[in-house]
Amino acid sequence: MTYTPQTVNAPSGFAVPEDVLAWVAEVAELAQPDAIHWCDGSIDERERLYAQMVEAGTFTKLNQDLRPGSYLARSAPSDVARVESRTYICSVKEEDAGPTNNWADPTEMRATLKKVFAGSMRGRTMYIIPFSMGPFGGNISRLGIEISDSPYVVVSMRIMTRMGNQALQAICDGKDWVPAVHSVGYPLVDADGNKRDDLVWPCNDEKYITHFPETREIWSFGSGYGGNALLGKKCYALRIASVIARDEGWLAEHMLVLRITGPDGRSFCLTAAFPSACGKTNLAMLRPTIPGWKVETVGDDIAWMRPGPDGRLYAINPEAGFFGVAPGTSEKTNPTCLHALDHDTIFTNVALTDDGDVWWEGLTDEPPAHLIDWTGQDWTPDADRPAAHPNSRFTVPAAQAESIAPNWEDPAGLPVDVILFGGRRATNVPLISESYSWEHGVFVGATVSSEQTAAAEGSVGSLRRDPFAMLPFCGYNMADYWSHWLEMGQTLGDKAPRIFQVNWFRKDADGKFIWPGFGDNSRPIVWALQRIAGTAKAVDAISGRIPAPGELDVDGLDISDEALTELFSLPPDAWAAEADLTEEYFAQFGDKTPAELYDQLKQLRQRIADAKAKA
Ligand code: OXD
Ligand code: MN
Repeated sequence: MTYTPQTVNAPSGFAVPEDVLAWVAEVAELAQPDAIHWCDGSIDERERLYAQMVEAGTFTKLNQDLRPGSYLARSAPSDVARVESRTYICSVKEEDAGPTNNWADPTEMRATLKKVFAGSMRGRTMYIIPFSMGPFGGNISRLGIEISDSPYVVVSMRIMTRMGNQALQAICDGKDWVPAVHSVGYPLVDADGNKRDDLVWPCNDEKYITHFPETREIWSFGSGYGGNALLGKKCYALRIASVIARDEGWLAEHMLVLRITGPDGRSFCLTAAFPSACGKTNLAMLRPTIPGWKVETVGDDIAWMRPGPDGRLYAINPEAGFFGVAPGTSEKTNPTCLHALDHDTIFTNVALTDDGDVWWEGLTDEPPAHLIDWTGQDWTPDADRPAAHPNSRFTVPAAQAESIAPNWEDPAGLPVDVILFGGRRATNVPLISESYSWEHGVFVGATVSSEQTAAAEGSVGSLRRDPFAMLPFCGYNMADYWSHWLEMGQTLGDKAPRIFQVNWFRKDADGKFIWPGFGDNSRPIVWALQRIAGTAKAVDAISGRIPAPGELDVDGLDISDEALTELFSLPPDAWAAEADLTEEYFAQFGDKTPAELYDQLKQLRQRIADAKAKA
């Protein structure tokens, strides 16, 4: 098949710009699809694709009385998570990717991509998916077009972004857009015209998730799953957007956004960075246990933040849906989220019950007596494997959460009062600690570490540095990113949000969590807000300012004084050991590590020495 800008089936009624048509034609010429479909984002289109995927066996329609509008997909067992080892930043200079990213030479990677994409869509439809990251209007949201050969990607992008005609119209009106090309890499016809049957979850063992920061392009091959394939999310909204944000003076962050209102009616906007699968969705939908406080959700994963006309930092959620980890979501841990999943949800890799509903570990105390597990096999509670994959997911429109903030789609965003950095740490890091300054906050963000989770491949439980929770998501040199944060502090001056570090995951000597978490996480957060309001006291400590005795509201909480002390214990020797590791860590970045961070390290060592002297 030969494709030209005139034969790419562009929709009538749109003056599609020449550069868009030329790009679509070029990708079609390369990938050789049988047909091209421009997605309009309509319900009709969605229903057609759902029916087509049910017919193909990719989707199982769930019991429509129990889960109306909802479907289950099972991926290939080799395609269940983001593949960081196959994720590349293809900047012209290697040092611009930095030591924490996989770098590939852009010319070489283009040659590789040309090879793997050649004919990769034979026998398939190529979907053109125009989308907006963020609500239409304002100066924070941005546009993109994903080309994909996966109908699963189309229907997921319809939930996760504002997808379809309105985005295409904005592109026709001349707004900037980011090109993103995706193929599952399983053509149905080979170069000689031989056909093969499709798979329920087509993918390829060879995977490339590639980003070209200078030309702001994304090319992804071989996976149909999550952040590898829904290119608006990690690839655009974090890796490419972090580069755009550096160049334009704003921030693209792996942060939830929420609004929290106290009994006196004063509202605060909070953003929070946590490594993947550390409970961001739970925090975004928190039900505070302190009476009179209310949380409203703006976003659960990504924040784009830009200084507004008044000099404050304004945040939007660039996404329109939640792609959350299902296991562990329950009536106890996150009832708001669970209720959002009552209808119109795509589940991937969870278990199927005998009555056509879904189940995952943690949903109920007792598992059902029989299930079909995420691999499609019979499962009973005595099986020695989980029924749902640990990284199984739900894809659900954000508006379905009853906690959604009424102004969550305000394109101007919400002015941010407080930024939290969190990790999953069994030791050392206290429940909450306030940074001494913006620079100290950047140091805290830069040195955050966490025990590894299942959201990416790798060994679960080992400790890894995850600066700003951006380790796998920063599209440029991490040390340059720290410099950018320091510069943002200069720009924002005294209008900058205050920065706190939190750790819900501290364990006692028996390995049990000390802090109850969930709704009670509102307690340290309320202390932070009271610090901002000037009504709570703190004492200086090694990690930062921690609540003065009696200042953390633990009313009604069954927690002993010893446990509380343990939550804030900061053993100087352990902190000294961490400081040494931090120095080694910074050394990896050579002279790119900003001097301000070495200065913060010096101040930390001084505080450790003072604490030792006092002891
Ligand atoms: C996610 C992740 O899917 O961080 O949000 O891995
Ligand atoms: Mn995430």
